[in-house]
Amino acid sequence: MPQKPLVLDAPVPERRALTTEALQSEILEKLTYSVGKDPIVARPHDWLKATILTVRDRIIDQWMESSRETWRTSNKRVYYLSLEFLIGRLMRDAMSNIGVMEPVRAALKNFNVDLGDLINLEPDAALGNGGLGRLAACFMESMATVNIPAYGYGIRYVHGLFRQEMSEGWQVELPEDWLAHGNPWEFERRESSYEIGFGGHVEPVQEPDGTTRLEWRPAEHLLAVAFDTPIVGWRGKRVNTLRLWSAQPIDPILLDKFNAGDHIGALEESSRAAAVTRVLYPADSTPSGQELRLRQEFFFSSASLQDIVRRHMQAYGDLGSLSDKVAIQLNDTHPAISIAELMRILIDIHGMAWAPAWKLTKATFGYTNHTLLPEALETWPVGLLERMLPRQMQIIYAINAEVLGEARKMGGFTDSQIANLSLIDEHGSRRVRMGQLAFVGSHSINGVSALHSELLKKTLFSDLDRLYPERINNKTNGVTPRRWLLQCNPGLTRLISERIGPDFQDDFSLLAQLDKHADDPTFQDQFKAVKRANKVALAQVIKDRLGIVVSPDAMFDVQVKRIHEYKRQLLNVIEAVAQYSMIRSHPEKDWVPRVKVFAGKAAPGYWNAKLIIKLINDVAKVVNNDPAVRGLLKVVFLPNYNVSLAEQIIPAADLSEQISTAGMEASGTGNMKFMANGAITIGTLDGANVEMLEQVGPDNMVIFGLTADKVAEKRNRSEVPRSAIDASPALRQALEAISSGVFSPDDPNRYRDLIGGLYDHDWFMVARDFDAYAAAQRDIDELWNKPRKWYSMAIRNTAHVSWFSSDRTISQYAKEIWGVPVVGG
Ligand code: 26W
Repeated sequence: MPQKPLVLDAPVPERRALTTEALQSEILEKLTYSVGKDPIVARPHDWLKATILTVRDRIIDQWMESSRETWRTSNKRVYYLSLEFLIGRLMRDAMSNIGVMEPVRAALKNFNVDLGDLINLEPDAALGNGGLGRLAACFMESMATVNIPAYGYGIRYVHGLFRQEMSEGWQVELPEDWLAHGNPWEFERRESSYEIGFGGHVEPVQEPDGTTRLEWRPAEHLLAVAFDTPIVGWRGKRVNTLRLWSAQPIDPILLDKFNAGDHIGALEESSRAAAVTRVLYPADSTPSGQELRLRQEFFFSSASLQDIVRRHMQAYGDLGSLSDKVAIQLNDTHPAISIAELMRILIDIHGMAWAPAWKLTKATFGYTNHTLLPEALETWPVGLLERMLPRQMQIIYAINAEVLGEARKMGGFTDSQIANLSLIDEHGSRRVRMGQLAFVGSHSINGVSALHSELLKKTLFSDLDRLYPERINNKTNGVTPRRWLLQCNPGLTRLISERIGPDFQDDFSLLAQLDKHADDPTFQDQFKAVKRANKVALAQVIKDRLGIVVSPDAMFDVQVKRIHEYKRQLLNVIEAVAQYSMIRSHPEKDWVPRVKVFAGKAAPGYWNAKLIIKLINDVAKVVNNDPAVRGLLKVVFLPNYNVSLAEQIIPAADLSEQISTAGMEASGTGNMKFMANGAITIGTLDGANVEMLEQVGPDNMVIFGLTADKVAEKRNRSEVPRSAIDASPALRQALEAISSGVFSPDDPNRYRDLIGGLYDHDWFMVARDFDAYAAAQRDIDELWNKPRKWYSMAIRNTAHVSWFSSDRTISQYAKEIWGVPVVGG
């Protein structure tokens, strides 16, 4: 029986109107009564807050409606657990999705306030590192759009990903402060607070019926307080909740200390508690292995599970139906400790037996893997887990015993294969492997592109795949076409609407109709004009931020993403150096003018990545200032890449660089955003590039380089890169120039080791893919010289992007993993 009867027909306030007049008077009212400012003295931030509050009210109307509908229908709910949500700005997204952009613009204009200025004032919520975090944000918007009752659960970091500044071409990290002006989108829910334990011991407790139950007695407790942000889907049909947890000390403990006169101790306690959610770990590969990180993971996992179980009990009064009504998706292994925590809740708190609890757990969880990089796979020292989470560690041992027992029963596993299956890594000091835990505790394990999912089966999880066949499946990533086309590229949206009608905004498969206009010169000219306008805008950004003047008539060749050796920004910049020397030595030739745009952050402790940023800036300084280049090549590094900057860069790109070492980029999602905005991709057969090639066809994409199989082969044979370098004079010259200090006269040895690595092992195949890459770039030049061809290709990229909508991805998760219905599905 439900604990509390729910009154589902209680009255609701009248819905807020969407007209300019209504919006105008309400913005004024919010400014006056919620912000407390007279319009004659109001500052831009005050107007921003008043506008957000006004827009938010319209979303709340639908929020209430959506949540009542879920209670009424008792449909299955989806919970997306992610340590990262890279949301970016919300105001334009929200206004656009509920269709009030123009009336709000008009309303503000009457106060002499420019909506565009306010949009740019909103802080960019960077609660994520890169692809995985941005995917979670796209998924939230798509789940609302396809009408799935879903909750995102994460951490309300006080400081998101660091702000990147440049100091003489080096990356400098500064703290990010997105909450400095408050956050008008969120609602603090003090009533939804949970105690989170750490440390202590496990005690057997005698039940009245004579049985023994184990009880965890933590040594320390924190409070997890919920902050809710409404996430509105397209056309405002559904609004879901993003619930982010904030850590606080538990009041009674503090009070005791305070009353005992230990004021300093109380304050220390308070800031120690809050430390758990103070900052996002700024690494997108190497796990830090720090205790605080594990505390973050358990903190948000435990809070989320307690919340899920409480809501389920409130609705159904019994946990036996949990997996019928709840689907929990683990975004990578960061929340994998949830599996042990749910088992603890079911068994120790709700008295369930092991077998049904384990069955229920597996039926409830799904796990998405986002990387094969060995250094990115999370493991935790057994000793640390035993100390911090003693009961969960016992459960992990018991799960492991069960799994190893099943493997022995099935038979045919060698000792080393058994060691591979085990949740405990016994090589060296013993560690718990979170990937194995997430796998065995889930009924579905998915990769994020077809190639990546195949590689999961063949490599990382080959033995688990044999023990538990059919669990691994593929869900190729997608991106929300609202943010990444409609909102960031209004010019293109208008043009497409004029050509094929506006219905594509509700059904992106209609974009395919553009295919038949791809060769129409008039349409091509219009497409080109839109692109050019976007390039003019980006050129202005480049001028404002860097003082570098670039021509909007040059090809904008763009690589923006986290800086990592496997993503091969180094390959790109070495090719730029080679091209630079060609331009100098053959001034008579008809070179295609290019602007090479780079942006991206390096993990603070990742030396080579930081050095690559410095190299790009060193090369830029030389190339951009060499009169012999006559402006034919410009190199630009835009600092502080984030969602908002991406929204400005991507619509202005002609060429999209997706050049990772094959087999290493799980999917990539930037590739899809560029495709939507009519850029042509130069790329390797890696991640989702493989499927882009299928969708758009080989005539509309430029593929080069070693395949994943070939990369593996070369690595297995420990083949040396020497011959590739010897065979390529262009490469050799470029490498010699860089390593001898041509671009770093102040420190000629700066790049010696970086380049030395290419001669030595070339793990990322930079040297061995160089010639193929350079040749592909010359093919690109030729295409650029045939504008009719170029724009027909560009248009076809936009035409065939619909499969990469995250609506498609989410619909597949819903049908094939979660078992929930979707709109239009
Ligand atoms: C702290 C350790 C850590 C943190 C984050 C290890 C690994 C990660 C992520 C898995 C890194 C990440 O963002 N992966 C990216 O996920 C995207 C969404 O699926 C893919 O498109 C990218 O290819 C993948 O690199």
